[in-house]
Amino acid sequence: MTGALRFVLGDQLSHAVASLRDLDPARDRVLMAEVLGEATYVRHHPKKIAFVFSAMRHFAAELAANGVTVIYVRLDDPGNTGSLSGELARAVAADPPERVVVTEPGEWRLWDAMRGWEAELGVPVEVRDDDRFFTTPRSFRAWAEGRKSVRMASFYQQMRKRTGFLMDAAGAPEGGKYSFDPDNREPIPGEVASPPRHTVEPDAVTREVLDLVAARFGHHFGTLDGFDFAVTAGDAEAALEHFIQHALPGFGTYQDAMRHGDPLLFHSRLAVYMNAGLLDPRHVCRRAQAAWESGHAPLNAVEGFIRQILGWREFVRGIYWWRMPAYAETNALDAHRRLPEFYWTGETDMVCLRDAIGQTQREAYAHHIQRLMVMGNFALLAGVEPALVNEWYLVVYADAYEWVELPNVQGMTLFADGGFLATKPYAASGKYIDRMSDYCRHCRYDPKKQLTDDACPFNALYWHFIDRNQARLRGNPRMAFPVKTLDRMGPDKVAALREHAERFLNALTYAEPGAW
Ligand code: FAD
Ligand code: DLZ
Ligand code: SF4
Repeated sequence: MTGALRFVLGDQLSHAVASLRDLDPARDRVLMAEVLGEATYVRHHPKKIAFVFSAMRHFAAELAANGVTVIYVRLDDPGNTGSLSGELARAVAADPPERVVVTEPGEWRLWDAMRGWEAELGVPVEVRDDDRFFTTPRSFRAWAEGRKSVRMASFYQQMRKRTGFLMDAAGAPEGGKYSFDPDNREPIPGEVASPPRHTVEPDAVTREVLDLVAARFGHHFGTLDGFDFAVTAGDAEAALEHFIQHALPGFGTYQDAMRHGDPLLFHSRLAVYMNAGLLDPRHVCRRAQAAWESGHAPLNAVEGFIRQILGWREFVRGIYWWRMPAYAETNALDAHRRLPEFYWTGETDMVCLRDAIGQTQREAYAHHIQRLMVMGNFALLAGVEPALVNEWYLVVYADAYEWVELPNVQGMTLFADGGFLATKPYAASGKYIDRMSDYCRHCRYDPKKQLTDDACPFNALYWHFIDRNQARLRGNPRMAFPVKTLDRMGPDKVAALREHAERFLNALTYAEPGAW
């Protein structure tokens, strides 16, 4: 019998991950496995699969170069059982270890499976906390339980105090306030150029993976062309430095802006690396704070960026582990529509959706406001079934893991949790998209019109949404204005808007669930 078998999953690619701590290279082995089940439990974007497999292979090679014995199972290895549980069982049976050591996973379905491993395998299984985060699910729960309301803003304040990020010597927030969000809502003027993009040329390992993924998963939504993700911690670090150097100074001001044909603007594209373990969020926040301290980036940018990671990222993870598994079943607005086919094809005359979905097909990436206020807003207004929307988001983005995807979709975007995570639905008409982007200038629809054939569909859909949910929204002070506006419209106008929206929705083609 050998020492410990340390199982490292595809989003745990950090040398400091808990399961690798106290590793004894003389006795222990590390197991990593590419498995069909993880690539297809939803049919992930090929770029996501290629990123994960290539990053796994590079990580395994780094461990081996450090003298660690790695059992690395490739997707096409004979005998590959196709599941993580199956590969662990196979490795245990082949050479029984004293114990198995693993870090808790990022998805409930796998955590649920892990709970059965010890009994199934007949060896002790130690599941360690994932301390690559600032909080544990336990500490979040202890903070949240018993509070009258669980809000990101108060969570973030206590995280700032606890970690000391952007706090002055007297214990007050730098700049006199915790959030500079109101400064961070500017549209981007045409003359402001976006920063250069950080790209990594695929090496031989990545090229081999790209061929494998093209052959096995080329039929999934999205394209592999132009794959330029970092797949090692070293290259992810270079991506971070590139972002700090070129984009962070403008991150705040243009955080909510969108521009036709411009996928990144001042965003970092670092979630894909942090979520897989190639970058440590503490280090990312420290680098951002140092950029402010040196005068390279303004406070509204650095605070805005740190808030996304120290605040939102931790908050949604806390909500996920606290409320699962029931959270995934919530549907407070009773939404049951299927997903329009254009989410999978990008074929629609609505330019904002066509651009953001087309970019998603090409990049496996869209920035937050595209996710929330374009694709998400449409799904909310149209009343699409939350489970179908969740599946789409989990499929299409390279940074998608359920711990972060589900609360953002279920809570922030669809209000399916009834206001547990967000104080109000992020519902918006075409006016918002027109203000924050240049999309409407390229569109055959007019964001200022409501009922004509060329009227922006978001407008009638918005009032259809307020109208059909008015009983639920009336008690919400943050929705008082639209509800009052609806009351003042008069029944004829409301009926005309309802009819216009329904005609539009009825004319759409809808995807068969499971067809993509
Ligand atoms: P930047 O704009 O550069 O932001 C910096 C970092 O802040 C991100 O890398 C991310 O780690 C963090 N962050 C920002 N906003 C959030 C947020 N709301 N929740 C958690 N972390 C945040 N993020 C994911 O990592 N995976 C997902 O599957 C995912 N699905 C989403 C689905 C919807 C409907 C919405 C509205 C948001 C989703 N987000 C998700 C959050 C956010 O949109 C992405 O983290 C961000 O767009 C990633 O791009 P970036 O790295 O360029 O982020
Ligand atoms: C996303 C992903 C994919 C596509 N493939 C694998 C894999 O073959 N092997 C693996 O260990 N992990 C993979 N992952 C990441 C897992 O899906 C992730 O660990 C779980 O979703 C938990 O967060
Ligand atoms: Fe989108 Fe409406 Fe603007 Fe067209 S007019 S881009 S559909 S918001």
